[in-house]
Amino acid sequence: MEKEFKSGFVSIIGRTNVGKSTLINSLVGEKIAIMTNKPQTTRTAIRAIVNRENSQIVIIDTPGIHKPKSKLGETMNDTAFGVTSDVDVILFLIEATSKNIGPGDRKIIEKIKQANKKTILIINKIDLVKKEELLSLIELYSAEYNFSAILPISALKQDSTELVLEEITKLLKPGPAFYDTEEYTDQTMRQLAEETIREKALKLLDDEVPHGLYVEVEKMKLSKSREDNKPFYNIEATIYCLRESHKGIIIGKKGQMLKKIGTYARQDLENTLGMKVNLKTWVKVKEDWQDTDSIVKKFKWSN
Ligand SMILES: Nc1nc2c(ncn2[C@@H]2O[C@H](COP(=O)(O)OP(=O)(O)OP(=O)(O)O)[C@@H](O)[C@H]2O)c(=O)[nH]1
Ligand SMILES: [Mg+2]
Repeated sequence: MEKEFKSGFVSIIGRTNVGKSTLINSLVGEKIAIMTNKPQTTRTAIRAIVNRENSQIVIIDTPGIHKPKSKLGETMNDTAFGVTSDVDVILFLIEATSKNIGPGDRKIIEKIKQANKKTILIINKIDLVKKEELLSLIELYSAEYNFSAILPISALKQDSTELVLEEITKLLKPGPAFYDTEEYTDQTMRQLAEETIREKALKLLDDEVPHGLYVEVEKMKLSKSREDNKPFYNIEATIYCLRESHKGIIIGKKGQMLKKIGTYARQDLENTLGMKVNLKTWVKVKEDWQDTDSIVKKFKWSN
């Protein structure tokens, strides 16, 4: 007998920097969400679609829970918590290196209790600890909630990530595919371009500057090359930052830094889009954008 098709929505929640986006990309097998070693990388909910022969799992990446310092930060936390009430299964990600339950994780546990959904606890980054160290962490967390499963994994090394999909599938109900089975994200090309540029800036710049950045693509146009008639994208984007001094750092000496950001972003985009890309970037200062409602609303969760 053929297996019944299963489908459902899953959200991934956890403190900032625990590896949520890394896990999502590894499960989908495509780079959908940007990942960096800087906290607060993901700013909004992003849907990733895992298509398999007998199932379709829609996993929603969310911003990391952190102590907010602006309207943007508050919105990011609200988005992460908001998603939990709209899904069938929750993945709660923690780090194997944790020794106790900190205030951020406490808050998440409270929300999980309120949501009262099937929840899988995922202990990520097991490549950084000895196996024995996991036992006390497992004990600590099992006492807090009746998790449907507890899975120690390494998203980076792709260790036991397949088990995550297996456990999710066990918890899903029979149902149809919600998205075309060829699709793997609901992000637009424009969002993808914005996020790619932001990722390169986050990776290349130091601490204070990157968190004040946001990227807006002003133009994204498909054209055909006159030389060989092949299609290519013309993309124009602005990188906004909080201060004049930041602008100088982003542009760099003789424009070197901006050039680097642009080159790395273009290479990534060419890979993802499968065609040549012309990318032009500008830098502008917008001091209070993180507290400007019209901008921050872009990061709100809407289902
Ligand atoms: N050693 C190790 N590092 C990992 C693992 N998974 C993720 N990382 C690293 O952890 C850092 C954060 O990863 P992200 O996937 O951006 O984390 P995130 O939870 O999405 O972070 P936010 O979007 O800021 O909330 C990156 O430097 C990853 O390479 C893992 O299994 N082992
Ligand atoms: Mg992330």
